Amino acid sequence: MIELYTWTTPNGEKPIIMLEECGMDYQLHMVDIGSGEQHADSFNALNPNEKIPVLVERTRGGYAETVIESGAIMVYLAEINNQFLPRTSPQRAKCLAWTFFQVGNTGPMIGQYHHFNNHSDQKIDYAIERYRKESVRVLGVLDRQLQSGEWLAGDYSIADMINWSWAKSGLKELSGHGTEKYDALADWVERIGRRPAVKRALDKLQDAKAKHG
Ligand SMILES: N[C@@H](CCC(=O)N[C@@H](CS)C(=O)NCC(=O)O)C(=O)O
Repeated sequence: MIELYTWTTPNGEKPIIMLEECGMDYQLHMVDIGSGEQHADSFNALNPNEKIPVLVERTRGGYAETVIESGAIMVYLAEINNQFLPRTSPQRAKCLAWTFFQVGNTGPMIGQYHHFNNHSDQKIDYAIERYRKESVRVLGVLDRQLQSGEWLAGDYSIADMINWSWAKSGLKELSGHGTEKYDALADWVERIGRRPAVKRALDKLQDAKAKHG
């Protein structure tokens, strides 16, 4: 049985989308990062980095495989299901490149922009400007990639799923800063948002959050 520790944030959405796309059974554990549940000892035992998401796969014999870092979780799920990640390169390398493009670029840049623009006690213009420019640039890279194909790396894959949540929130948050001309990216965000598995994933996450209290 798969257990997913997560919350309703862009990083938290990625693995539940993949679980739904693969049609897997899983149990959700909500970790309210707003109230600091990620710092509990029981969670630190799963992820010493104290961040969601975390995936645990328990076997009948009681053995548990714990996977931290959303990029690794997406690859793990793709490999156990043999879905959404090509088996051989160059297609596999291309899919992994756009998957880890998110881990190193889309997430950190938009995440830091959001932090400095909305949550920082001090308004630090340099930090806001740096992450704003970098976020707009990174979203532009995705837009250009999507101008030449329906998906980021060949067929619909973990590369699309992992970039989607960040691109969706980035387009919203950076609207008026140059992202409104990213038509290919906006179409792709909408196309993925219409997928039944994606809708199910987001609904289940919201329901679980409401029940978590
Ligand atoms: N590189 C990590 C980033 C995970 C991450 O930043 N998670 C955020 C939520 S979106 C978190 O748990 N934040 C809580 C904290 O920083 O205390 C991954 O991709 O899994």
